[in-house]
Amino acid sequence: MEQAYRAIADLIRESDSFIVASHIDPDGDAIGSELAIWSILKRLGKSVKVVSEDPIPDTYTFLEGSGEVITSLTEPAEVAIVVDAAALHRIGWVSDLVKECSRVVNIDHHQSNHNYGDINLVVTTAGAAGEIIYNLSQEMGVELEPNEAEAIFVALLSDTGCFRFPNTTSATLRVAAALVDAGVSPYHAGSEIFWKRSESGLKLLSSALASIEVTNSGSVATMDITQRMYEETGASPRESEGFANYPRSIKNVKVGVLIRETKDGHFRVSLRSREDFPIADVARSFGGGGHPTAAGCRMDGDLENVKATLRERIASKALEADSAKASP
Ligand SMILES: [Mn+2]
Repeated sequence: MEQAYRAIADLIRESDSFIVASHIDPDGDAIGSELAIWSILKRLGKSVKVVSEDPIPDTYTFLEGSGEVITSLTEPAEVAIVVDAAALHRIGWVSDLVKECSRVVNIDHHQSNHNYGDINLVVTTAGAAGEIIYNLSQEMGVELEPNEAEAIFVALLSDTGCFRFPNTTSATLRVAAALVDAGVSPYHAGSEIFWKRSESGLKLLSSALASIEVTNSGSVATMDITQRMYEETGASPRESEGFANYPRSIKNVKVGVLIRETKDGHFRVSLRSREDFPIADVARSFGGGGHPTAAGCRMDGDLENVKATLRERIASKALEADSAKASP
């Protein structure tokens, strides 16, 4: 691990041009990590571009550098730094560009990481990829600017559910404290993320909440967002960030499922579970991936079929878990 930190610091010192990328459907960890790296590299006089298949959700446009994120680019760089992505296909079309770069750096905290980089810094105990970026900045001897500290703080807030999820460690909280010392206002970051909802976004939430169905003897809750709901509320897909946590918040529900219909008729599925019911295998069985309690995949077909398939797969996973418990 120490070696990987040092190797990345050396590579950054020796190289001039970079692209920074993260997963599709970017969350606060993806965006915060990307923008922190972007700003640090820029300050070091490097040429750096953040490339993303999806644009930045409105929630995060307050972060410095969010306007620099581009959604198309043809020219590769010397070094690609990929953050918070367990596998290269998770970054969408940008993976083609990354493969053309001379060196690929993989910085992540997913257990399921495929080690696709020339240098792999995969720290599964980190609460967020942002936590690793902080440690890397320390290895590089870089003193963080307040905007960089804020980007990393947002990464931590996002992936730890405001320091409540099981991935929150004392190390995570120490990094958070250091970020506050570097100029972050938790109140400012928190209000930017949680108190800026649009009316249309809240109406979309209302429709989505109304769609919740609890099945599997009360252990699974699904929530859907259809294209029609976007049309009726005037909300955009980007405004549905965080909705996936609602179905799981129901008492006794072990797995919450959010199914979002895309423009081209596919479904993006987000799975959220409680600590005692790891869900990444279910996502993987549909070609997706993620963390034990937060994972995702894409599915096709008719919405009712997608839901039925998911419920069945979760039920058989539950059976497996029960029989594993029964036989030591
Ligand atoms: Mn993450």
